[in-house]
This record gives sequence, structure tokens and C-alpha cells, in this order.
Amino acid sequence: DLNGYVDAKNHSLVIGGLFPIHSRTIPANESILEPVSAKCEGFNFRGFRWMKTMIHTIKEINERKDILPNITLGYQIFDTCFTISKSVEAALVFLTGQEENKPNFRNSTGAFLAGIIGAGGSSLSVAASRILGLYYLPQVGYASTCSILSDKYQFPSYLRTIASDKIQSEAMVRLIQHFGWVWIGTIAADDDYGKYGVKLFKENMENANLCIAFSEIIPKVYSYEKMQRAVDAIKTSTARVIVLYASDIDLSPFALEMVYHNITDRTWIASEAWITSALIAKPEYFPYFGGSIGFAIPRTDIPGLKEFLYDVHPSKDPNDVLTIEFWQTAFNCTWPNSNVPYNSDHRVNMTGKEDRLHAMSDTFCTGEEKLEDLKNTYLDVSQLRITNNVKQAVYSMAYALDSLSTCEEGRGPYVPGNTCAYIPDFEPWQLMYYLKTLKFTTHDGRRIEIDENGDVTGYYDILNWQLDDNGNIAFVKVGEYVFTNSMFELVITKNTTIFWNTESSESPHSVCADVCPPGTRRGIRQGEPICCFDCIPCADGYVSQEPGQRKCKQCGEDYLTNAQKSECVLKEVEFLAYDEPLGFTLVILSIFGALAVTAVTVVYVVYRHTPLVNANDRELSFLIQVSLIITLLSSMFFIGKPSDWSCMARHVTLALGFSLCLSCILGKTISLFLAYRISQSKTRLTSMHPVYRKIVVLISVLVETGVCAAYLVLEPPRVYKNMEAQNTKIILECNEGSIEFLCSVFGIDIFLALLCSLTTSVARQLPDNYYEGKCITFGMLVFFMVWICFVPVYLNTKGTFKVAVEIFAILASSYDLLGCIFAPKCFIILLRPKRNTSEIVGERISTLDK
Ligand code: TCR
Repeated sequence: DLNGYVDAKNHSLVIGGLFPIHSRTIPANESILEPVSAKCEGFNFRGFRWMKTMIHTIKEINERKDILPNITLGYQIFDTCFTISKSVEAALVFLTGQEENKPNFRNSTGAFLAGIIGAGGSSLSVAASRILGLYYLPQVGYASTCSILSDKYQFPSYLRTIASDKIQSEAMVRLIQHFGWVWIGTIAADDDYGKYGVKLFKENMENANLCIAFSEIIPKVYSYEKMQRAVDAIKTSTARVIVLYASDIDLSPFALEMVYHNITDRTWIASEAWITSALIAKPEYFPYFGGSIGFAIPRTDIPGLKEFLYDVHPSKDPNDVLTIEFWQTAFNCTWPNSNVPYNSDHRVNMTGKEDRLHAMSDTFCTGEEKLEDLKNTYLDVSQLRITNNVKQAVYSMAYALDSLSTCEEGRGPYVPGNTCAYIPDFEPWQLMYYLKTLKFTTHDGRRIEIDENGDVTGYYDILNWQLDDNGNIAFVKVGEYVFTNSMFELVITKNTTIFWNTESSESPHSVCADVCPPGTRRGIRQGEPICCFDCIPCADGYVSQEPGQRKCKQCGEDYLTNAQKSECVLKEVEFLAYDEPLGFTLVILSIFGALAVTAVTVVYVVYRHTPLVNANDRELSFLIQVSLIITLLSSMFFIGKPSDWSCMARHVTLALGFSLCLSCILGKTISLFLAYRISQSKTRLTSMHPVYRKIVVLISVLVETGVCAAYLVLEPPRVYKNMEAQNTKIILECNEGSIEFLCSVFGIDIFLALLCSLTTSVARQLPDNYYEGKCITFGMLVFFMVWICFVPVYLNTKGTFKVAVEIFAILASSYDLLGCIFAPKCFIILLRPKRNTSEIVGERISTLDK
């Protein structure tokens, strides 16, 4: 009970064809126990066109003189009704050559079956190919895209003129990535096409780190529960983008369901099988499926096909039941005197009730109906896509036969002996040989090259459903998926507007959780896909700068985080700067001090011949003045941004300055001390020679210099970023390098200061007129007090004040020495010149300077 067309008489060679001219079989009546071939229903205009195209192509080939010149091809075509059982049945008929379902290998019609075109859907091709493959009967598919058909171990004689879904599934993921969606639902038809397509799609999604929100199946035979599951999944999920992998025939009940449940605001990613299907692309579905975006085989024009399609009329052949049914369905009338049922429909509708439409139309067809008035998929040649594949499938077969027929004996492909095969008497595998390596150019100039898996490369147009001015659905090409430079490239055309079926008319936002803002990181939700996550704020000291980070980065030591945790900010660097009031004051003070010392020096130079200046070693006085300038100015090294260089300079100059100063004072005090002893003992002691005083100075300065040099070479002080003192700031300080060295450097100074104090405290009773001994004693006392106070204060201050305290101490002690040693003398020299006479300076000069 197979419907179809045969034109095999008078032809030596026949090509078989399998086309879905109906959409489904009528469920068998339960009362019938004997197995019978099921009847079909749901006339499929598209399948009818495909079939007509095959016939048209065979005609074309027969007319051509360049392919198979001496051979005319016939055809034998069966309706698969888009079901596996019918396809298998047809495959068996092909093999037996009789309408008996027992394999008996080709013959009957008298003609020789070369191979078979088709089976539309993948499941049908798989089923048919499993049988045909046993005999290596060549089969060229035009619409079956399932990836398993590439497996030549399972399907040794299957080839196709359509690309495998492997490519389409990759393309879908690329499209999803292009639009930045991450959370995608999938709906698959309950067949090899849907299931394998979605499987590959999921694998690619996983590799791209994208997530599947749900995966549901559309049942082939209506089932309320199964359909409801799919609908619920779509309704409850937050995924706004859904991949729909199904043939249009399987999809139409689902489309009705979407209308029934009023599910809008979803963006469908269409598989090639329904993107341009007239069954789905109806204006009334636009609110639900508008904005769908998907892949389609590039369309072409087939010259002469339109005329051929129009050349159809039931009156031509009263036995042509398919044409009669076509006419009845297309014009909604009943052909008189035919028992072809009119438009029967046993489908179950969404409400779950069976909805049987047996009714014949009341009106009879007159035969005068005009095809030109008809808007019908069958006659629509504007979207020739699969149709072209049918044509190319027929051509592949013809080209292979042509190569086979032009074989030269002795140069043939078959071993041993390089023999040839001859039409019509060849074995199917001999034709397979030619099909497997087939390459040819199509009528529209494209290359078809069948690879070792029997596949061709895929090229896709990316189409978007928009509404045109007449309120019809237009498939607007918005991009392509093309194979260039040995890889696939997804190109979305610039400047094309894509229609999005969303409230905002913007590209939908399909995520499980929104991208985490800067300052937070993605936190895994246990047991959920990676696209679903919580945003967890970064911990202290950590930031995430870009949105969607997986981890927070730790800021460097010198950095703080801002309040939002989105940025590392440099910690404020603190040091005593010149332009700060405090720093500025200290600079002024030290410069003023240095100027004051210079003034004293000027006075000393001007009055260098007066007894007072000459008394008690003029040179030492000058040296003291120099050293005071050094110590006063050394405080400058403490101000400003510390560097390694200024850190080394500051303590060393200070220590050297003080050691020079103190050793000079020591030189003086030793002289006083000796003078005192002389005056006490009355014995003749020679006072110290001036050279010895200088030697004392030289030795102490040399010792100090040595220690300082060792300090600088071995463990010099360096800049140190103090982060502990304050969390938000870096205090730039100098570390000591080696505490031992620092102590010894200043230890020498302290030792000198102690010596000075000791010697003067003894000598202060020495009578003189300008109290030098007393002044120095007082000065040393203050000096000690300053530095003793310094220690606890210094230890208790923090930050920049530490340095300030140190500078204060330096300035105070320097001013102290300046004041105590030179102020009284200057006072006498300048204001009491009368006292600056040798009589008054008196005999001490004689005692000291002899
Ligand atoms: N591959 C599908 C069937 C199919 C189809 C179509 C059916 C494709 N394209 C267009 C009708 C119209 C692609 C399969 O099952 O492999």
C-alpha cells in the first residue's frame, strides 16, 4: 500500500526516491488484528514539491546530451509519510522489486535500480539505510542531517547533499556567543534529528562554558503529559532564548501549544528544518515566533522548475491519487468520482481530545480552478533550499553513473585487473565507488564535493523572522555561517536590523544570574550549572575590577581597596614634606640657624685679632661653627621624600657634625680642665699645646668617620615603607640598617659629650671674665637634656612626627651650643668691646696659649 510514482518502463536504469508527501500515518484501527500497511494523512505540499523536483531533474538529465547520453533514467518514488515504518517498507520494496516485503534483491519492473534518493527525515534515512546498506545500495539523502549518518561503519552506502548537523550545532553556539547569551533552553523533536542535534549542541555549549537551562522533547504522537512538561519548562525557566531542533511537521502541534498558552517574549533559535517552513511561518504565529533567528541552506533558483510545477492537473491521469489529493487539498473541494479522502486529519489537538475531520468538502472540484490564484507552498519557488538539495542528489547519482559509463577497460578502478562496470549490469558497490569521490559543479555554480564521510560542507544563511509590509513573515538574511580559510566563520551583517520579540525590542537577556558587578566575585551554587551563581563581595584587601570575575585579586602591598572593592588605590604616602607648614618651619629654622652661625663666623673673622677671639683656640672655634652649620643643615636630610640616599646621609652627617662639634668642644674643655688643674696645683704643669687639641679633634673625627664608613658599607640604612603604623597610609621612613652601628655612631658622640661635660664641670670654677667654662657646662647640660627628652618622645610619636621630633632635637641642641658657646662672646665683642682687652682676658690667655 505504498503511494508513489513509477516511470520505469522503457528505461534501463531507475533511480528510487523517498519523499514525505504525507505528514503522518493514520493510527491503525484497533479492531484490525492483521498487520496492514497504514494509510497516510496530512498532505505535505513541500514534500510534494521535492518529489516533483526529482522528476523534473531526471527529465532534465535525460534531455541533456552531456550526461548519460545513451541512457534514459526512470524513477520509482514512494511516499514515506514521514514515518519510519513506511520508509522501511519502501526500502524493502526497492530491494525486492516487488510490492512484497521480502528481500529478494532488485529486479521486477524490468529496470535496474541504480540507487535511491532520500528519505527526508533522519530517522527515516537511518532506518532505510540500515537495510539498503546491507546490499551496499547507494542512497543519497537530501534532507537528513543527523550526525550519525556520517558514520560509514553503520551506514556504508549513505551519502548526502546536505551538511551534517554537527556544523549547525556549532554554528548555533557561535551565534549564542555572538549575542552574549549564556542560559539557553533546548526543545528537540523526538527523533534522531532532534535528539542528536541537541546532544551535539549541548556538547558545544559545555565547551564554550555556556549553560543549558532545560532540555525537553516534543512528542511525535500527541501526549498531553509530555507536551505539558515541555510547556511548563519553558514557562518557568528564566531562559529567554530557546533552541528548537525539530522538523516543521513535528513542530506544528507544539506551535499551537505556544499559542494556546500564550507564551511570548521568547527568542527561538531555529534549526534549519523549520526556519523557512510555511507550516510555522504563518502570520498568526508571529507574536509567538517572531524574531526567531536560525540557519537555512542558501536559497537558489532552479530554472524551469516553476513551469514544471504548474504543469499539474488531476485530469491528466485518473489513477494519480496524489495529484487528485493535492488538488482537493489545495482548492478545498472534492474531485468527482474519486475515492481519495479529503483532507483527513486524525491529529489530537492541544486540549488532548481527538479531533477527527473526515468530512469531504461539499463542493466538487471543477477542474477549472486556477493554480495561479493559489498561494501555496508547493508553488512557492522563492525559497528553494532543500528542493535544490533534491536536485543535486539526483545529479550526484547521474554524474556517478556517467563516470561509471565512461570507464575505459583496463583503466577501471576495480582490482584485480583494473576492470570497469557496465550499465545496466553493475553491482551497487561498483556505483558506490564513483559516488564516494564525487565532485561536480551545480547549475548555480557551487561546488559539491562529497567527503569520505559522505557529507558536504555546510554553508548557512542566518535568517531572522520579521514582518513585511503585507503582514507576512519575511525571512530576512542577517548574516552567514561560511567556511573560509579552512575554518567556519559567523558573520552578522553590519547595519541590518534584527527584529527581537522582546518587550524592549532589544536583544534578549538570557542569563541565570546577572554578571557580577566589579567588587564582587562569582560564588558557585552547589549543584547548579556554572551559569547560576551568587555574587560575593570581595574580602578586605581584595578587588575585582572587571564585571564577572571568578576571583578577587589581592592588591599589592602599597595599595588599599576602595569602598566598592573595585579598584586598588595607592596608599597615601606620608613623609615630612618641604611644603608642609611643619616641614617649612623646620627648614626656616635650620637655615636661620646656619645663617646665625655664619654671622658669628663673620664676627669672628672681623674681630679675629681681638683677644677674646684668640683666646682658647680660634681655629677650634671656627671648626665648631662649621660643625654647627653641618648639624643644622643636616636636618634638611630629614625633610622631604626619603630616598636610600637621604637615609644614608642623614644620620651620618648628623653624627659626623656632632662628633666634630663635640670633639672641638672637648679640645677646648680639656684646655680649660688643664688650666684649672694648673691653677689648683700651682705646680708647673705645661698647658696643652694647640696642636694636641687638634689631634684630639682629628682622632675623634677619624674614628667617627671610620665607624660611619663601615656602617654605610656593611649595613646602610634604607628607605622603608612602614605599613603597620597606619592601615590606610604608607609612612616612608628610613630603617636603621644595623642598630649596632647606629648606636656606636651616636655612642661616640655621647661619649664625647660626656667627656666634655666632665671636663667642663670640673673647670667651670675657673675664674675668667667671660665664663667660658660655665657656659659650656650649661650648654652641655641643656644638650643632654634635649637628647634625653628626645628618646621617650621619639619612641612615642608615630608617622611623620617622629622625624619632626628628631629635627627639633637637632635644632635645639645646635641652637643650644650656638647660644651657649658663642652668644656671650659675641655679646662682649660687639657690645662690650671694652672688656675685650688683653688685660681682662688676662693671664688665662697666657696660661692657655703658651
Ligand atoms: N534535517 C531533518 C529533516 C529536515 C526537514 C527540513 C524536513 C531538515 N530540513 C526541511 C522538512 C523540511 C533537516 C532531519 O530529520 O534530518
